[in-house]
Amino acid sequence: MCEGSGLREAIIRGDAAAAVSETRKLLDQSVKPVDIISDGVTPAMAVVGRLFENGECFVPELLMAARATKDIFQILRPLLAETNARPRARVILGTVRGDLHDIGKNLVAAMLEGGGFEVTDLGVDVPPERFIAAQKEKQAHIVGLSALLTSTLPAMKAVIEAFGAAGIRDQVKIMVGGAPVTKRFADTIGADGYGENAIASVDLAGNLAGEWKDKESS
Ligand code: B1M
Repeated sequence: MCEGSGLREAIIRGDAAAAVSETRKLLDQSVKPVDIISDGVTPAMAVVGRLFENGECFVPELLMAARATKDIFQILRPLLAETNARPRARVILGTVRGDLHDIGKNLVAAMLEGGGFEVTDLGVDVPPERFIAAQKEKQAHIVGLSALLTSTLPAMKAVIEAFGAAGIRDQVKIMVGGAPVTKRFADTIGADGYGENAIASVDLAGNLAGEWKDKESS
C-alpha cells in the first residue's frame, strides 16, 4: 500500500511525531487500523530489525522506532477494540521474565483486539506468578507468552509449569510466539499452540477459544 509508505519511513527514522501524524492521515483517508498495522507498522519494524542486524543502526535508533510504534498503538488500540461488540474470549498476554522486547507482543495484542478478543497486556519481564495472579483475577481463556531471546525460552516453560503447579493448567489454553520460538519448541514445553506472527495468532487464538468452548460444553 503506497499510502503507508510515509508511516513506514517515519517509524524507520524513529520520528514518533511524524509516525503519529501519518497514522492520523491514513485514518482520515479511511484506511483500516488493521491495514495500518499489517502494511505500515509490521514491515517498518522488519526493516529496522534488518538494519540493526547489519550494523546499520544501533540501540538508540531501535528504541526510537519502538517508541514510535507505541505511540501509534495508543491511537489504534481503542479503534481496533471498537470494531467488536462482544469479546470472543479473554486473553492474558505478556513477555516472559528476563525479556524486555515488546514490539512483537504489542502487535499480537493489537491484532487480537482487532480480531475481537479482550486482551489484558501484562507488559514485559513478567514472572510466572504474575501470569497466575492475572489468570485468577481475569479468568482468561487463553494465556499468550512472548519471548525474543533464546536465553528467555526456558521462562516460557516455567510459566506453563507454574500453571500446572497451581492446579489451573486445564483452565486455560497457552499459546507461545516470538522470533526464536518454533512449533517444535512449543510442543516440547507443552504449549497448546504456536503463533508464527501477529496475523496467524488471531486464527490460532480463535481455534484455541473454540477448543476451550467445546470442552466447557461437553
Ligand atoms: Co534485542 N535482540 N536485545 N532489543 N532486538 C534481538 C531479539 C536479537 C535477535 C538481535 C541480534 O542480536 N541479532 C538478539 C537476540 C539473540 C538471541 O537471543 N538469539 C537481541 C539481543 C541480544 C538483545 C540484548 C541482549 C542486547 C544487549 O543488551 N546486548 C537486549 C536484551 C534486553 C532484554 O530483553 N533483557 C536487547 C534489547 C533490545 C532493545 C531494548 C534495544 C529493543 C527492544 C525494544 C522493545 O521491544 N521495546 C531490541 C530490538 C528492537 C531487537 C530487534 C532488532 C527487533 C525485535 C523486534 O521488535 N522485531 C531484534 C532483532 C530482530 O528480530 N531482527 C533483537 C519486530 C517484531 C514485529 O517482530 O518481535 O519477532 P517479533 O514479533 C513477531 C513474531 O515473532 C510474533 O509476532 C510478531 C509480529 O508478527 N510474535 C508472537 C511475537 N510474540 C508473539 C507471541 C505470540 C504469537 C506470536 O503468542 C503469544
